[in-house]
Amino acid sequence: MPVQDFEQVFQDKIDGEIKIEPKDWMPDAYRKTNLRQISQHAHSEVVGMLPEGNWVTRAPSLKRKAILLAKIQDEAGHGLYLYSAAETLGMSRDEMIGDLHSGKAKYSSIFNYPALTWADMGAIGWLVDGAAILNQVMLCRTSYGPYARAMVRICKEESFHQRQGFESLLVLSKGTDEQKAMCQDAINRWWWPSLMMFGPKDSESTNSDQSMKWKIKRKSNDELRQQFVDMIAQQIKVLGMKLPDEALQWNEQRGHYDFGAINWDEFWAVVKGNGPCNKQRLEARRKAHEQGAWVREAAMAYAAKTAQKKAAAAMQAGALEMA
Ligand code: BYC
Repeated sequence: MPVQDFEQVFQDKIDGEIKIEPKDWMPDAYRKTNLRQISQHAHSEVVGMLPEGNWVTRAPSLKRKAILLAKIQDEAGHGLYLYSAAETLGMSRDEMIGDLHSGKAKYSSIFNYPALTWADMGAIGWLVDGAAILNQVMLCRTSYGPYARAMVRICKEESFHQRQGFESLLVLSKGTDEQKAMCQDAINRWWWPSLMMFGPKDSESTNSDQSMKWKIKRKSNDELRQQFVDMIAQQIKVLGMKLPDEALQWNEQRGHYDFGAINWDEFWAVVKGNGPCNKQRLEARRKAHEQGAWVREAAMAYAAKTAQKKAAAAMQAGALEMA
């Protein structure tokens, strides 16, 4: 078949809501952009464990510690499903991790901000996982099968993450004056970076047009950002806290909240590696990888030994049959 025909069959599948699977023909650019997005997503999950990992030993109670540990382990699992989904597109996990460690690959800007107080654990759960889940609910219907299927389980876990974050802030918001101030301070610091998670505004989003045509993305960066603002502007009323945005106001005509200008210079600085914690995050990842080398080696040695044993048992069974 000429390439145009393959392209037509591919686009017909997308238009007909049939998932694209690893062995199906796909345009090279579709493969590349999925690989880019899924691997960035996997890196985000793994780097995203660091700001929260910082608080495990300082959680205020056994219950909070158990919840935080479970959440961080979930993020590791999300990273693993996503690396596996990305591998189906033809790049090895080692190569992807190499790109992360060399600074070539991107990961979400949000994880380059520091987690300064315990209230940040609540704010990350409520705002960061809250933003992530809006984006990820959309991705449950993305056109690439392995990515869509990974997202279904991830979303279930993320919704628990968001609730525990909100509940944790709710307790602080009803606490002492100091606890209330800590809660407000965390919201102030995480609000704007959370809005940036949705990516640049639509007019600056280089990948959106093509990704929408291929149904990799189903809602634009600005649409999802607006959905997030509308959701959080309501939920914050329950906390009795304020979002740090004087321009935030319900707009009857639009049926949405208006909100203030995002600092895009800050966003691009963080994306290009110059955020408050970029260097620290990459260093921590590289160190963890080096220190985990013995685990990888032991796992490989164990796998080789098991395969050897299996082969020997099969040979013996064969010999017995022949005899
Ligand atoms: N940070 O054309 P655009 C979690 C880049 S973790 C950094 O709109 P696209 C959690 C973008 O890559 C969940 N870079 O891109 C874990 C592109 O550059 P390249 C994280 C960003 O792909 C632990 C350029 O800007 N979620 O839940 O169409 C604890 C132009 O952008 C960002 C995901 O990863 C950013 N924020 O749309 C707690 C979701 N935004 O690649 C929680 C999966 C944009 O051309 N990803 N850039 O060099 C996506 O849905 C899409 O990639 C995005 C961007 C909506 C983020």
